[in-house]
Amino acid sequence: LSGYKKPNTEGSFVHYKSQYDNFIGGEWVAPADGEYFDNPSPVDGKVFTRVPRSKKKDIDLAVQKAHEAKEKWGNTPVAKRSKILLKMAERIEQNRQMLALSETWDNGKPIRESMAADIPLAADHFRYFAGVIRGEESGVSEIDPNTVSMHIKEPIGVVGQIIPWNFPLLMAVWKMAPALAAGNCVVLKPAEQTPVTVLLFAELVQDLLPPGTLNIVNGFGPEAGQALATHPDIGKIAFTGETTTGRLIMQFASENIKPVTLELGGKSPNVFTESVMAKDDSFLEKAVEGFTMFALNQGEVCTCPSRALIQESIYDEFMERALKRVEKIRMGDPLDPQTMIGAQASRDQYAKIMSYLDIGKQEKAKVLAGGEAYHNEQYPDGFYIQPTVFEGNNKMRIFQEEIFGPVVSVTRFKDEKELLEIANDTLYGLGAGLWTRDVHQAYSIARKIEAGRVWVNCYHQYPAHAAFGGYKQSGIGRETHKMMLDHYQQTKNLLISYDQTPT
Ligand code: TXE
Repeated sequence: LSGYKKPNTEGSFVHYKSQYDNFIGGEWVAPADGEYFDNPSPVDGKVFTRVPRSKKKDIDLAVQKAHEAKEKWGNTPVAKRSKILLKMAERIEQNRQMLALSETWDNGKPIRESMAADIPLAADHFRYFAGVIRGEESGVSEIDPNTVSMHIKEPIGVVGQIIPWNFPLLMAVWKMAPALAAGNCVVLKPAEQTPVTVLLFAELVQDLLPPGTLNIVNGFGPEAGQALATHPDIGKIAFTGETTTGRLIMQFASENIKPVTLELGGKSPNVFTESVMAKDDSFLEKAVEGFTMFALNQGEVCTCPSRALIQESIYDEFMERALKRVEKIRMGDPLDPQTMIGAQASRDQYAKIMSYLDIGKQEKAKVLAGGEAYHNEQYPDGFYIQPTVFEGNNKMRIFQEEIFGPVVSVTRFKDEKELLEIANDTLYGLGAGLWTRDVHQAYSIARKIEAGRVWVNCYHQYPAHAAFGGYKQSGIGRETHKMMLDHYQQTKNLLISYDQTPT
């Protein structure tokens, strides 16, 4: 691949409409009060389309249409539902370049990544849930010779899903695939910063699903999002986003006694132990590569390894190598397949990260690399920031607060005790990385780190069949893996007596 053409130019894979509507009840529906908002691309800072600014009335309509569809979809035989999900995966793959370019344009992430990760992972997710739903079995047990207890998994019915902007299509699919596989109808609100790819996806699959099975309603959090999370007729709400918003979502859901799953923020430690430097070999190279993962997706990943903990005995040697590698990180045009860091997703996010660069400097953290905005000559109005390495201590705000940018805060530890003290000294517990050649350490330290996912000698891999979710304030419930189905089903117990005698 030598480069992608900007959307709406000749030969480009994407030609956006100037305005989109909501996808409700299998139709494209204008917002009830006719309001739309501008959607700029973070790549060049310019508006390229408009989407509905939906409110309660639009959410009400979507929830109503989902209820009208729930019997049909819930009663669709599992084999048929599974087949439809497989077709959805196929449509994604057939349109991989179009969806990847759209994701890059709407979110700012490099095309290298949307082509290699976002889009193929989304397709794989549908395939995975198309498979596991067919393997679902419930239990039957004998209570006494005349009484049988049967557990049957039933769909919840209508579920609400609120999506963030960092992996717009993939996060939608993470939630949509298990919900649909389990027989639920979905009302989904994309993030206002990145609404478009999921709408293109809906266009691609609209003929596959019965009308009302999947509904997409755009809008802002406190308007459309809140109307969805507080709706009394949804059976469950799933959310990914900031921890403070997650707290609100829980409060909303509690008003109607609805279950929630939350995937929230993180401040993930990436730990490099002494044994990493034992040999100058490909493992060491891999570990150094693992250090640079803080910059992947511009650091806008909930599991961003935003704290690096390096063992004191190897600190200087390891950091020398790591900084050399950071220098080589390629920034610039997100449409160039060689680019590793693209644009930050929005003006607000850019401003937030810039403010943390100031906070780090005010806290007297040492800037080892970057520390400034990046001037992209090709796109002077886009939102670009240099990969930044701070050195400091774990009490600093840059070590404690989620920055969600290409920024890593580095510190040292003496021994295992100090490693664990620092790693676990955080409100969060989403991800962690551990690099070691010592098998005993690999198991024992990983078990003691308080996080839902610990990568050992790897980082930022997200297979559909590995459970993902947070400890502590990083969330409730799991995403991906078949255990996700439990969050989208309820259990009916049938207790059947075959005894003819009156008791
Ligand atoms: O998140 P919000 P924002 C973190 C990251 C980022 C910060 C702020 O640190 O800098 O959050 O981003 C919807 N009722 N993460 O402000 O607000 C909103 O419309 C109902 C981490 O964008 O959590 C969007 O669809 N919904 C994260 C979604 O919530 C509401 C990914 C996420 O927005 C709402 C994104 C409300 N009152 C940001 N307010 C991760 N864990 O991956 C907002 N929303």
